[in-house]
Amino acid sequence: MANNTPGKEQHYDAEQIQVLEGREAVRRRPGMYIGSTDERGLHHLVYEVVDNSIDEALAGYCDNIVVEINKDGSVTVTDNGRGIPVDIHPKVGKPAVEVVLTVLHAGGKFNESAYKVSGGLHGVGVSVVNFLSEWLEVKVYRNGRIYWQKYHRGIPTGELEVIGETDATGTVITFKPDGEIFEDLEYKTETLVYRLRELAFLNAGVKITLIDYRSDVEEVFQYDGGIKSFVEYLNRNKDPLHKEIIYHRKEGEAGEVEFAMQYTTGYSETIFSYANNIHTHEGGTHLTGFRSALTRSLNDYARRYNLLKENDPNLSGEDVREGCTAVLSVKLSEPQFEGQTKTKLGNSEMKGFVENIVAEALTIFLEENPATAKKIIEKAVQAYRAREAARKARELTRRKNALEVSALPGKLADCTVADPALSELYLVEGDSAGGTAKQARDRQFQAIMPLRGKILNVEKARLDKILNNNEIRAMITAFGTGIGDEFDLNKARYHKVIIMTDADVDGAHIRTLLLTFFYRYMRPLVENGHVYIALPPLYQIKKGKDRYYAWSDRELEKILAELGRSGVTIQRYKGLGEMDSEQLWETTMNPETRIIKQLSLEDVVEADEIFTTLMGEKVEPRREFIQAHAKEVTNLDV
Ligand code: 0RA
Repeated sequence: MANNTPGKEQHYDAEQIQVLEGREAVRRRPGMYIGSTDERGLHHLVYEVVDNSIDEALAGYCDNIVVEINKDGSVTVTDNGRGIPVDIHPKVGKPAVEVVLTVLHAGGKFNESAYKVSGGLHGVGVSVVNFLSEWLEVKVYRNGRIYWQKYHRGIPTGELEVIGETDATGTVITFKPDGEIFEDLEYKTETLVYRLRELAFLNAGVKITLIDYRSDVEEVFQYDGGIKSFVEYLNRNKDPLHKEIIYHRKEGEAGEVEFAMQYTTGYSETIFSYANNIHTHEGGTHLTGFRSALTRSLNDYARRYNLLKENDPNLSGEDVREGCTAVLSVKLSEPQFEGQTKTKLGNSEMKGFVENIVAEALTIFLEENPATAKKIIEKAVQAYRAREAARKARELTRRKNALEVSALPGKLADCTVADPALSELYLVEGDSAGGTAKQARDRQFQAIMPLRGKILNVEKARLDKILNNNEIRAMITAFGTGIGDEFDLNKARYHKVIIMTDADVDGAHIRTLLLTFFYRYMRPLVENGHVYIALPPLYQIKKGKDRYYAWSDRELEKILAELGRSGVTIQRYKGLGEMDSEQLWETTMNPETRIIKQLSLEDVVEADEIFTTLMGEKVEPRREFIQAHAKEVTNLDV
């Protein structure tokens, strides 16, 4: 720190100010840097560090990453990359590693990896993780030495030290998220498993290990097949229409494109798109290019080999995507992320770039695999015919509705106010709870619709069959919005749709089915925040005439501690059916006292992903999953 030249000192001060400003800015408005300070933001800290290790892997220097969740709630990320540089930064007079960890966006200045992520939430720099951690420790293995430094809320507690010698290279970062910043400090194994597995698929060969010392769970993810293995994984519970997975990778001026796809005999479309390892939930230019290529090359092939009759119209995009499972991954140097959740790729050059590469590769594949090509085209033609039939059926029901004045379903107990902005619709699991809810509600603004039996699994059914399902038809009519291309939010009869199910596996299943339906056929309803989940309490605590409710085990403990244990009875609610109408009103329906959770598009995407994992054609894996998670319904929770 000794610094005698005045000029240098000035510079040092300027840098020092920059450090402080970065730290203060991040701590004052963490959401700007990591999206939020809830569970999602908390997990983002891990992703940010791992992204840096993945960058080392992409640059060809790292093939092993270990993520450990420690018992004290801290997380350790270890990689065998080059190690963060430790040489003294000439301007700042400090080791580069300290600059990387204390100056906002400094990482990029040292590390010129081609496809670093800019914009979006990832790629903000490890300094952000440091600023938002109660403490952080870094160990660098480099130049034959082991270097060590520790920070407290982003401020070094001392200088970088040499603590040993080594032949290895790499970086070890351990951080403890700051309780002053984050609402919830508990890492969810499942969430990390999901993301780390995804990263392993997207970066072929890289070995990623997750060790959770809280439960002694260890999982290793390594896929030499990369996104080809990803498609295999996504289709593992489905019936493939053809054996081989179509795969192609190409680099060009705009970056790098890689895709893998395989059709199944099912009806849903599962296309995951990524830009620089970020899941582009909202799609974007790369996905548009991919879709155009698919439609164009399949139609060209079908025409060339007379698989479509002369008078048949072209196959539509929807037709050629039915049953298609695909992963599209692009890497580019300056990605632009747009959209509500910053997960839509905006770079205009990517559309044509991806379209040309994919169309060329698909055309070659179809020419070289005529038997598979025929199966794929035949499936798309069938999809086209089914859609035509569905359209005709829909026109019929529309005409019928126009004639009948009150087309509202009989099972709907509607509310009396006419203003949709004031109206709520409760979708309730089962007739019995539905009955209680009807008694409990404020009929002025609360409408109730009980859902009986199983809701159709929309993953497995075509639109025409979906429209024949009574529960779904009743729901669509009650909403008033229509579905799919004809969905019109302006016609919504309620601005709040509240899903109320039991807090058990069946309830979670029904909820997942509903959310998947909304995601696929009524997405604007979700995007605009009209979908909610009612959270009934888990416990009722009685002492004398007083009743208390607890929504978690922690809350239960708190109440018990306050009341003392004597004369107290605890009831654990297993289902909505155990509440009478007064209790249901008080805990779950009265806007003054209830807890409802507004769902974002991301929540529903998660449900859809769980759905893809769970509800395939084959029953066995789903049963295993549900059994494995029966005790912690939170994993199915959205
Ligand atoms: C700056 C420059 C270089 C590597 C890194 C940072 C780096 C950061 C992290 C964070 C976790 N693991 C990491 N590994 C590397 C380039 C190093 C060089 O040029 O030798």
